Amino acid sequence: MAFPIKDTSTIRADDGPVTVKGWVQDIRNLGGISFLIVRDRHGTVQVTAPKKKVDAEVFARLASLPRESAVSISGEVKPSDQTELGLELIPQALEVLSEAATPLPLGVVDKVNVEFDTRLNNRPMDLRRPEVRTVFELKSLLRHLLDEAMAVEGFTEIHTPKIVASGAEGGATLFEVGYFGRSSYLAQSPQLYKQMVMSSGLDRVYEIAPAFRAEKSNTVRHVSEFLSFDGEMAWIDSQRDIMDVMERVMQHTIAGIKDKGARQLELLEKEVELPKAPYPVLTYSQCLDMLNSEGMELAEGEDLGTEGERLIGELMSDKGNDMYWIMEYPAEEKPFYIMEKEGTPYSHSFDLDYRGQEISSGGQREHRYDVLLKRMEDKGLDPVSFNDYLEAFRYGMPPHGGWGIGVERLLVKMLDLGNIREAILFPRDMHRLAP
Ligand code: AMO
Repeated sequence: MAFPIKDTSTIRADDGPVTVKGWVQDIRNLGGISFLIVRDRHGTVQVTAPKKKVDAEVFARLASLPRESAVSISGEVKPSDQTELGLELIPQALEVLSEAATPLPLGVVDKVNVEFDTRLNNRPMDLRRPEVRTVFELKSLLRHLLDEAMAVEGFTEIHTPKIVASGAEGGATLFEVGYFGRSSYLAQSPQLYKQMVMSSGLDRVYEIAPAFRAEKSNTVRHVSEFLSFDGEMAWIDSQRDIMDVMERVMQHTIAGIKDKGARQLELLEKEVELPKAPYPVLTYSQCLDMLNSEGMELAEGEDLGTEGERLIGELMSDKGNDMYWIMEYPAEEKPFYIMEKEGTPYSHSFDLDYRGQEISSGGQREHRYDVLLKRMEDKGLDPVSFNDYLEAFRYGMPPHGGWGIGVERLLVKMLDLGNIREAILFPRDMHRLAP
């Protein structure tokens, strides 16, 4: 019988021979007896090899194994009051599945502080550490919870092209790629496509897919490739309709992480709080006043900035609000597809902030063809290069709006990870293209 180590609690000492497959995390040779700690994705088990009781060849091989070798060990389970599991394995047979080279590029259990770059350079070994790897189990759970929540809201999952002819989020962050002698770009977001679909009758759609940004900023929250969770819905009365859906989706997801991710959260020693709902709403102008009364000197129309966002986060947390909206940013700051708030310099936009950081932006879109064309021109864009997009607005485009959520930013805030790269298996940024 082979058992994953997580199931050791169900193994009794009289269960007969068992097989454990895993990595040799540690070996202690005390002459007459050797102790091995074998680890799989679930945990560790102690293999106790008394020289007198174990086959000589098996003993010699066990005692000389390099750490992190992949092995399969069969033997008898015995009760033990010396081990955490209350049992140990007395080996009878050993198969070395893959011997580890020495020295290891990175210690797996050593408590030595290693530079993050060294960890990323040796990512597969880095991921052998349970606390590093577990984040990705939670990311996978998060992904499923989003699907679940979107199904309840009646959304259809779509897949839009990632090789595109024009950018939607400004020229500065476009990655150009050759395309059969023409130039094309990696999609910065599914923005233009999810909007085009709004003219089709698929009136509630979402996509969870990579988005690419040639971000020249080297920060803990920017990467060149991230997972974007986008939603778009039609026939809305205002952006409030979108925000209501988002709130329910966020609450479902965070509650699900707390509940279904309890084992992983315990391993990470993290507690996730369910944000207080409904999320409070601040306007951009209110934020400006709040920040300026805290000693910042922001002019009307100016971006709140990382520091401003952080400070608002602190002020909101003091009132017990982890998640909150910031609405009505200046229209000038927002992309061409966002609807202006008529007669004001503001827009029908929102950001969703989570403890001092923007995790999402969105808003109501400009669905009126002529107004959209004018907004594009005002922003110095050439409508000709958006021809296919604009066509979808000419034959009856319903009022619509949506959002884009950075999945890793959401996870980083939920788990308080400190760097977005902790939530990406193989991160891409200005300086990193490998592994
Ligand atoms: P925006 O450009 O604000 O909006 O992006 C939406 C969300 O995506 C995440 N994000 C990033 N995460 C990591 N690294 C990056 N370089 C990065 N850039 C963005 C953030 C951000 O809030 N089309 C609109 C959304 C919409 O209106 O529907 C858009 O892309 O969490």
